[in-house]
Amino acid sequence: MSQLTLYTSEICPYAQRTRIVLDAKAVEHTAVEIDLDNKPGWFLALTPTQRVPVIRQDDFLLWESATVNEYIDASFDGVALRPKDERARAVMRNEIKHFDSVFLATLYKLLFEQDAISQQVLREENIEGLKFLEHRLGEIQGAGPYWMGTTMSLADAAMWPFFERIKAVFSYYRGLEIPSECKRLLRWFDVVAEHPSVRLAAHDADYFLPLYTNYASGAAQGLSAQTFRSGAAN
Ligand SMILES: N[C@@H](CCC(=O)N[C@@H](CS)C(=O)NCC(=O)O)C(=O)O
Repeated sequence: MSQLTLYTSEICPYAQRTRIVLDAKAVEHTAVEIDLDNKPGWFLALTPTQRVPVIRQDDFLLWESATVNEYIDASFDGVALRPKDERARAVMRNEIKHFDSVFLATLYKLLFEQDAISQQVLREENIEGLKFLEHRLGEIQGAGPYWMGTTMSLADAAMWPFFERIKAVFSYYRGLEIPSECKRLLRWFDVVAEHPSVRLAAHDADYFLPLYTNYASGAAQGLSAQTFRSGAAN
């Protein structure tokens, strides 16, 4: 089998999930950076979603970060990032599904919203969304500190990149902060931030802020921008 190729974009939190997983499992691969503002024709032909991340192994192509990461974890040696227990594994899948389809849709709607009163409504909805995640952590993680308990999992890799942006981008442009009462969430963010594979893929606010001006001003016109602006999940 030939080496895995990852089609990625440095700014993309979904591709960041896969970069974290590949590094955590020490999977040798080639990373190909895709310019999302000017996607090459050959990339558009690879995937019907026209989004990163995509992986290729010989003639096998796969997209959708949650599926890609499950495939990588199942197919490569190294640290296991899915719980062994089938029930816990199913719960982890649901956590990521809720995060992707409900939490992120509300989060990005706030970033695209230009009206101050609507922003306030969405900020409050997002605070409720964060409190719900805190509640889920209380149900699931036991003593933690990771989402699924004592060890890092695909749930941590899936969610942390977006919390990195809440801290850097959403707080700056939309005044969204993780409530201080969300103690599990705050501790989780700090612990996962120290994981070597997470650190390797992380960036600071100086990197993010200029790259998100188009989202915050509502000017961005890419596929993801159109999807998030409509209030849907990407
Ligand atoms: N559901 C997809 C979402 C991937 C996604 O939205 N990627 C964005 C970059 S962060 C993208 O490639 N967007 C293409 C565009 O905006 O034209 C996944 O989980 O992989």
